[in-house]
Amino acid sequence: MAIERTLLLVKPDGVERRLIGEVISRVERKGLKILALKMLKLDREKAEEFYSVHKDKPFFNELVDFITSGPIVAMIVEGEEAVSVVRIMIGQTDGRKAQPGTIRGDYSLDIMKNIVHASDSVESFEREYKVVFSDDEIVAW
Ligand code: 3AN
Repeated sequence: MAIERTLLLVKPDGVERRLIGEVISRVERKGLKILALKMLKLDREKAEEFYSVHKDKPFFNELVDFITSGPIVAMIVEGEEAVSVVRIMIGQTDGRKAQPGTIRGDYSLDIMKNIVHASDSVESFEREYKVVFSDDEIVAW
C-alpha cells in the first residue's frame, strides 16, 4: 500500500447544483486529506490541455464547452491508495450505471454531466494537477 495523491474536481454541474460541500464532506468522512482546494474557471486552452487524452473523441468539443461553462472546484486529495479509493467513491463514468452510494450514482443521470472528475492513475494525477495548481498551493500536513 502506498500514500497517493489524486486530483478531484467538482465540475460546473456539481457547483451549479450546490454539491461542493457534499463532495468535500464525503472526502473528509472517508478519512482522506485535502492538501489544496480552490474554485476557478478553466479557460479553453487549459481545458483542452486537461482533456488532451480525449482530443480524438467525438465528444471532445462538447466536453471542453461543458468544463469551461462555469466555475469548478479543484482539490488535491491524499491518502492510502487515494487514486483507486476516490475512483470507487465517484463511481462509473455514466451516472445511469454508477452504483448508488457513489457520488455519480447518487447525483447524476448523465455521462458528461457527472458532477466530478478524479484522476485515473498516479501518472494522470501528475499531469492533471499541474493544469490547475502550482506546487506552492499544496499544503502538506
Ligand atoms: P472518467 O471521468 O470516469 O474518468 P473518461 O476519462 O472516460 O471518464 O471521460 C472523461 C469525461 O468525458 C467524463 N467525465 C465525461 O464528462 C465525458 N465523457 C466520457 N464519455 C463520454 C461520452 N460517451 N459522451 C459524452 N461525454 C463523455
